Amino acid sequence: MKKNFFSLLVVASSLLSLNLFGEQTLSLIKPDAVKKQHIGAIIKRFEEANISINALKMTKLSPEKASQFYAEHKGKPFFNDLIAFMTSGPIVAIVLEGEDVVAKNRQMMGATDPTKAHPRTLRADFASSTTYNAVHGSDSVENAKKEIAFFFQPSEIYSSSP
Ligand code: IDP
Ligand code: MG
Repeated sequence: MKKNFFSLLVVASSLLSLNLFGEQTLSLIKPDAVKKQHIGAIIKRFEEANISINALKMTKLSPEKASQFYAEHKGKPFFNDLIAFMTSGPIVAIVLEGEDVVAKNRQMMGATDPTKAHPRTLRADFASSTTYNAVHGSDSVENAKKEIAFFFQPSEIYSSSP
């Protein structure tokens, strides 16, 4: 009996470390897509792809917060335009959960430059330029954890995992 319990614990913890379920990522619906009333259409795509919404909020970034969020791009020629854009209106921050959701969301988003994004991707359908490109998505599991913590307290996230 005790042995079975421990085997179960080992299986459960290895499943978690393999991220077979419960992987999370951060999605942002950027100010351009909010202004154009694409919030619902974008969220519908996630739900249709069997991705769960675990947390969601509308917020407006200050220049300081936006610079902190995009710190990796400081010094690049597009940085000031990016910060001006990201602070130009409210955004919607969403925690997504599902199997392989970091990569899956990046696929659903399409390329940074919407003219290079595959048809039916979020950026092909909703973005108007490389800067005004409708959505953000974490690019790795490690960055997803940091970016989720940037917007949400653990108590604000409702995991759909068993
Ligand atoms: P990603 O959003 O596809 O991960 P990143 O290279 O991380 O792309 O760039 C962050 C954001 O900065 C982009 O989503 C876009 O809004 C903006 N950006 C990136 N590269 C350019 C560029 O070459 N010109 C203008 N804006 C850019
Ligand atoms: Mg990026």
